[in-house]
This record gives sequence, C-alpha cells and structure tokens, in this order.
Amino acid sequence: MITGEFSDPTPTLGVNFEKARIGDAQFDVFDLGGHEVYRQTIWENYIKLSYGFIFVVDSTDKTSIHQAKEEFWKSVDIKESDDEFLILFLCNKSDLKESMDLETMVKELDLYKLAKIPNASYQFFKVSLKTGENYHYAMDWLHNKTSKLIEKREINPLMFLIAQREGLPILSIDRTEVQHDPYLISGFLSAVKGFATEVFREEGVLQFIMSDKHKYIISATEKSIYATLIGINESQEEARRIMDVIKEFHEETKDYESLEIFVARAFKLDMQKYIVNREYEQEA
Ligand SMILES: Nc1nc2c(ncn2[C@@H]2O[C@H](COP(=O)(O)OP(=O)(O)OP(=O)(O)O)[C@@H](O)[C@H]2O)c(=O)[nH]1
Ligand SMILES: [Mg+2]
Repeated sequence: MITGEFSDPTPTLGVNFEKARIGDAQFDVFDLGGHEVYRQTIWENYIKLSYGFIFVVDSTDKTSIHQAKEEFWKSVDIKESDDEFLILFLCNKSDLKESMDLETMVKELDLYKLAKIPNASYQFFKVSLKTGENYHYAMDWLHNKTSKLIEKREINPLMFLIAQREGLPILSIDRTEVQHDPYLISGFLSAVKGFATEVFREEGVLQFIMSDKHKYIISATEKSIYATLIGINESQEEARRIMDVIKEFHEETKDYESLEIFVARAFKLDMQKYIVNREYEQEA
C-alpha cells in the first residue's frame, strides 16, 4: 500500500514499521500481523497509538468473516473513547471472481453501525491491492482525512521521563537543546519529585503550566510516574493519550531499551535530536 506496487508478500511476523509519505505528510505505519497470537498481544497497543487503522479483509474468504467482524469491532471499541479517529475499511481481492460485493461485506460485518460512533471518520472501498483497482480512491481519502487530523494534534515533547513512584528517574529522553537550559531541566525534575511525594498519593493525571512557553503533563500509576514537557500550544490530550499507551507498554516490559524505542515511536521523535539517559537504574 505504501509504494503502490504489488509484490507477493510474506506473512507479517509481529509488526513491520515503515515510514510512508502520503501527499506532503509523513506517517509512521505499523503493519500488524493478522495471526491470532498478534491480534491478542500487540494489536491493542498499536491501535491505541494510532490516528486510526486500515482494516483489510480478504473478500473471498467466507469462512473467516465472523472472525473478521469480531476483530473489527474490538478495534473500534479500543478507539471509541478516544479523540476523533479514522477507519479505512478495505474489502480486498476484488480481482478474484469469488470476491463478495461491498453490500454483502457491509451487512456481514454490521458496518452500518459505524454511523453511531460519533468520533469515527470512516470509508469502505472494494479494492484489489494486486491490480490496483480503487487503490487511488482509498489513498486519496486517507490523505485528505489524515492531513486534517494531524494538523490538530502535532506535539513535539522537549523532555520525557519515567520515574519510580518515589520520584527517582529511571529513563529520560531529552531534546538536545534542553541541555543548555538547566533551569528547565531542574524545574522539570524537581516538579516530578515534588509531585511524587506530595500530590500523587493516588493515581492520576496532572497538567501543570510551567511558563508562557511550556506545560508539563505528569501521570502516575501505583508503581511509576510518567512526565513530559510540551509546548504551551500543543495538545495535552494527545500527550496524555500517548502517555497512557506508554504506561501500558511499560507495565508489560522491564526492558528499557525496547521501552525507549517504543517511546520514541509513540512521540514520533527524531532521535538524532534527543539524548537518552537510562543509567539511573544502575545508580539506584
Ligand atoms: N488475488 C489477490 N491476491 C492478493 C491481493 N492482496 C493480497 N493477495 C494475496 O493474499 C495473500 C496474503 O497477503 P498478505 O499481504 O500476506 O496478507 P496479510 O493480511 O498481511 O497476512 P498477515 O501478514 O499474515 O497478517 C498473499 O498470497 C497475497 O499475494 C489481491 O488484491 N488480490
Ligand atoms: Mg501482512
């Protein structure tokens, strides 16, 4: 779908990460393996992270249609409580004669019920990713919708930190330029520590305006504290949403290297411009 060229694919093992350009915008695209083991483990995190999803169904496969329906609605449920999101639904393999028509697919998967999900922008296409039939219509729709969403939601964190419940940092990712601003760093660290000991007796999320240029978002679970510093005009909902996804990921892994990669992808950080510190753990 990214290149517009069909080359006979191999099954996706886990997740493939690609950068894609649609029109003048660049996207991170996650191709999720469709095997049951991936649906049960990784789908939820990536769906939460995204602006939306492209759901590709084999329109010749009558035996799996109920399973497809179940997975589709599970995915919609994950996004339903979130901000506006996109669903591009593709009935693929239209080039084959046993391909079911779009009306049948809409009925079989209850797709008309999407009209009741107010924050979903959706569209269905019958396509052949092999011959390219309707491919450009689907991509044009995607381009149009995503560029509008992205404008509203862009964030560029200056700092991100995971700390222990007592406020001791365990992983930090700081924009290089922040290193020249000791006031910003010490303010951020002492706020995290302060909130750890004073405010966060319970779990919660807090947004704190720090100056006329920045705001930080701090969030706590029973075991950890997550904090990020963003620009004053950037979307705190988006920051909170991403931090929730990171929280869940962190609860599942103790490997700080993969956590760092996950954070970088979640915030779409250009890591050339950031400094990572995860030495704290050893000091502790
Ligand atoms: N005839 C036809 N075959 C297609 C089309 N798109 C994909 N295929 C074939 O369908 C098979 C499965 O395609 P994949 O892209 O691996 O499917 P997938 O859903 O990504 O599968 P996982 O990676 O295992 O989740 C491959 O043999 C493709 O060549 C199409 O539009 N028409
Ligand atoms: Mg695949």
